[in-house]
Amino acid sequence: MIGMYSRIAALAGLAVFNTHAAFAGADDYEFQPVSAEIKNGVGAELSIRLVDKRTGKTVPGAIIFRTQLDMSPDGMGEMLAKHEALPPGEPGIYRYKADITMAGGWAFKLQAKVPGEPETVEGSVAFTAKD
Ligand SMILES: [Cu+2]
Repeated sequence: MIGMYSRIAALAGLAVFNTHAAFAGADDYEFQPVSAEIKNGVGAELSIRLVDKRTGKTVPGAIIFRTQLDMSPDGMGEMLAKHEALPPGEPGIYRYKADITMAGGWAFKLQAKVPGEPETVEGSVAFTAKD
């Protein structure tokens, strides 16, 4: 029975997704970590990939205009890390340098303007800082 219910739920989810796919929107985009593991320390580099979920392709040219790096994944949302953008690397990859002060889970939250997308795209990318 559980199997059947989850299958129904999956189908319902699919139907919602298909309806949505007819209209482009901010949900069509996702920010992902290039590597989820970062260095615990000053000048740690983190790279984020912006993906168009409809095509699976990376999206270059986004303007990331608001960012916050905090430890909300470890229940320390008020613990912030200083960071700054680095020059872009490959198209669709956005790089930052951060001063990480504690090992553990960090979330890089951002808002971006994506070419051809009127809605603001928001993302939260999880990283784990290791010594
Ligand atoms: Cu912390």
